[in-house]
Amino acid sequence: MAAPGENLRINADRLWDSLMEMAKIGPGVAGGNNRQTLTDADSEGRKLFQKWCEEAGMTMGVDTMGNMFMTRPGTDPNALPVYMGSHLDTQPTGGKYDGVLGVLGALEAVRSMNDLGIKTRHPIVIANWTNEEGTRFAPAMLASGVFAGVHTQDWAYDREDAEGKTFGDELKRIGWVGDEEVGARKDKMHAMFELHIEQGPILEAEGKDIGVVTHSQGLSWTQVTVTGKDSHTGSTPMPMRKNAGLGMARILELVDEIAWSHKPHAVGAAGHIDVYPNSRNVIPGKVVFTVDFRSPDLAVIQDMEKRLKEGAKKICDDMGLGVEFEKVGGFDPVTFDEGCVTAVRNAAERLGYSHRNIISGAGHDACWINKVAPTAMIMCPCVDGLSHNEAEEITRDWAKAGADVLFHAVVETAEIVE
Ligand code: HGY
Ligand code: MN
Ligand code: MN
Repeated sequence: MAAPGENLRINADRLWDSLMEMAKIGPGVAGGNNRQTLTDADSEGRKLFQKWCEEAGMTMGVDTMGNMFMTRPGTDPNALPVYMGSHLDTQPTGGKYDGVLGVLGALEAVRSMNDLGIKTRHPIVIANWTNEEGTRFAPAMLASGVFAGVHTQDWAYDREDAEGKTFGDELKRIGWVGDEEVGARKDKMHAMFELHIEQGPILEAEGKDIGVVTHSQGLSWTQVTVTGKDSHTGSTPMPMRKNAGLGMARILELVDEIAWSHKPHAVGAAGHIDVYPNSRNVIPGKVVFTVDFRSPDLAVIQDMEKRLKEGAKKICDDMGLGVEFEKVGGFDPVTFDEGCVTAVRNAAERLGYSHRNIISGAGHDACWINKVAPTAMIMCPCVDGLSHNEAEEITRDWAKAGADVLFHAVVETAEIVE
């Protein structure tokens, strides 16, 4: 298929300005962002994105999970659209680029198509997937998961945040329940490409501009509840204590040991921990925490889950503590579409960007969309591989390289019409 000339590039300054403008919405406390899903800040960011897309001549569709779809018409209305997309929601101490680069990089690709008068046979659609982060409402990639048929909408609507608010109520409250049935589009997608920062150290360390993402590692989230007995930290003799906090500490040591036992690729930790009653002079009677295991190998993930349960049960039995497990998220390792991956690699080659194949360490909406449409990802480096931290940083050149490759891969796949 005809590809854009290697001299056709996006407008890097315009992309950077849009990234900085979006970063003003839901600011963090240390230069990053706290634009969590279904908050007023999320809604404000959505409206700004909608405004920019409509200024670029696109029309908006929204589904019942709040997923936004901005369409640029193709010359053949019967041709299935080529999608680009990622997410605008952030972690509570998130960076300015995680997810946002993929959404605004897609907008920049469309703006550049407009500037260059490029017509494509297939329509182009930019998606903003609701609640990719899964930090306020678990699991991660919730709305793309419902779209792909992995979760039901009812189950998703009932997910609760730490204050007991439900996803469904909050989506209604911010006014972003769309009229499209979620997933109605899933059998009518020609392809999807997601641009994302690497969120790891490999590309920067190797001096590569572009990661050609061939696979994504799989993920497992197990929520563990350890129960002991609240009692006075001063007057309760040590032998009488039922210390749920100590039980958790020993289980977290076990999590670390299990991950290291599958080095170099497996990882494990707990990022979410709730201690009850969380009072300075009360021995914790209950602790609830989520163990996040990941690996490119499904058998390794299954082994880690099994050893967690067996080991945590033994720790708690020995300490006279109760323990319960609930699987609250997960997906198997992903192999992206060969054809789309090749389009990404060819685009990087054509544009003269250094590149290497890479396995995504983080989960992305593309991991679910890959179940229903040919999908691939493009990665750019980030400084020190740091992400999910307000200090997350990229260079303008890295943003430009990623958006250039996205622009070329999408225009080629959508077939330029002379
Ligand atoms: O958890 C993840 O990998 C993604 O950042 N939601
Ligand atoms: Mn992300
Ligand atoms: Mn993230």
